[in-house]
Formats: sequence, C-alpha cells, structure tokens
Amino acid sequence: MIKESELILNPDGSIYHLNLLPEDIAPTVISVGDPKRVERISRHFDTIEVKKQKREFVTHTGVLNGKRLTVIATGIGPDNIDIVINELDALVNIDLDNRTVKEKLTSLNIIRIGTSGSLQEDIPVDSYVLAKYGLGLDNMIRSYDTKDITEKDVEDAFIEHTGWDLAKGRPSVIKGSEKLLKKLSSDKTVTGFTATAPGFYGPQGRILRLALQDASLNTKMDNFNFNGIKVTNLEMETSAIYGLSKLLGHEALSANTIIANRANGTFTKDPYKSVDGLIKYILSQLTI
Ligand code: R1P
Repeated sequence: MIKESELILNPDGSIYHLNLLPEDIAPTVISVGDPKRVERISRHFDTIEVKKQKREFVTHTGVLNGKRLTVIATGIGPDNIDIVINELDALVNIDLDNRTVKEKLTSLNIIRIGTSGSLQEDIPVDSYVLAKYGLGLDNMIRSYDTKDITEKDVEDAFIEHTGWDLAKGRPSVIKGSEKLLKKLSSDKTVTGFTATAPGFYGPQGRILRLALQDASLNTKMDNFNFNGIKVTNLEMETSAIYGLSKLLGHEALSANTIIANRANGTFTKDPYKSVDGLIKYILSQLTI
C-alpha cells in the first residue's frame, strides 16, 4: 500500500497536482507547455466532456472523429514533466482506492505538441520536428534507475565531442516511440534528435547579462554527429517525457514546431500560426 504522503490525493479522490480522476483521461494524451494551448487544441474536438485545472495543469478531454483524446498543459520544464507523467501513470496504473499498483498495466500514448528552437540552418522556422531521440541535458531522469533505457554509446560520444562538464550531470539519450513516430511522420515532418535543457537562457546558450559555463556549447552541439544522428533542436520537455514514459511503459513522441532558428537568428513571422499548423497536422494524423 502506497502511503498518503507518497501518493497524494485531494479530498474528492483526484490526484494531487493534476486534479484529475481516473475516468477523466483518455488512452491518448496530448501534452503542451502553454496552458492556453489546451483550448487551441480542444476547440477542434467534436465534444468536450472534461475541463479541469489546478495551477498550470489545465486538462480537456473530449472526442474527435470517434477518438477519445485528452490534452493537458504541463507548464514549462522537466520538473513539471516529472509531476505530469507520474500522475498520469498513477491514474491508469494505480488503484487509487486501495493505493496499490494494478496487476494489469495500461500503456498510454503521450504526444507532445510543443515549440522549439532549431540548431540546424537547414531546419527552418515553421518546420515540424518529430524526435526519434531525446537528449536530456536536465538530469531530472537521473533520479530514477536509467540503466536499461539510455543509449550509452551516443551519450559517451556526445560527452566527448562537447567536452561536457559532468558537474552539470550526465546527459541522457532516450528513444521515443517508434510506433508513434511512424504514425505521425510524413513528408511534412523532419525526424530529429531533440535536446531538452533545464532552463531557457544560460542552459540554451542565451546570453543577456551572465557569462556561460561553456559559450561554444551550442556550436559543438550543432556539429555533433553520431552515425548520422544530429542534434536538431532545443526545448525543455521532450527527454523527460521520453525517460519517464519508457520507464513506466508508455508510448511517447514529441512533435515541435520550430519557432526560432538559432543557427541563422531568425524567428517565425507568426508563432500562433506555426503552432496551429502543427496542431491541425497532429490531430489529423492521430484520427485517420
Ligand atoms: C519556453 O518558452 C517553453 O516553450 C517551449 C519550451 O520547451 C518551453 O516549455 O515549449 P512549449 O511551447 O510547449 O512550452
């Protein structure tokens, strides 16, 4: 039995941060960073049956073309992903009344629809990058036992190529869902290797007033190549989603629209249009 201090429930029996009951979520969950993006997705649904929120964790569940879908906002960063993926998993795989892990486990499909910066000049703004791999620079996943889920040879090559300072933790390389990558890929998408940073400024090489620990890291990242695998883009959630999903037995795939190209300094003309394009694309691929 999992103690009250470890599996925290609200007075109505819902899970602590997400404020959701098991029946509130669908087998396919779309995660987004921005809470306002939830409505931009659920407006396409034919019906919406659940609208709940606590803090930045806004959730809508409904049906589109006969398929039940949940869309949930994670807010920004890998620390929030730890909360969202663990609590989504608890909703399907822990009996909340008995506080015990269910015998028959459920695997969710988790698809991130996010925004990101490209590191490669040839991946221009408004491209849709589907991450075959996530590169975790954030270390969140290292609180768990990761020995069976990481691509250690790629990690070692990245550490050596960049001269990575291990005082920042050990980068992790984790593969996304092949099944979802196949389902969501088309001639409109780029298959990528998405790096997840633990912050927006220094951790992504942006300088406002503070000097960086390694000012040439982004350049070294963009010319890292392991057997044809190049780091395509930088954001703040993908690798954490991949790590926890893999450990818990869920299928996860991250789709990001490129709103900034860090290699040539360009920014999309219209970020909302860029995001809406990716939303429509993913919804249509999911409900074919
Ligand atoms: C930073 O501005 C935020 O935008 C990106 C980053 O991953 C980070 O969460 O994604 P979202 O647009 O999904 O939030």
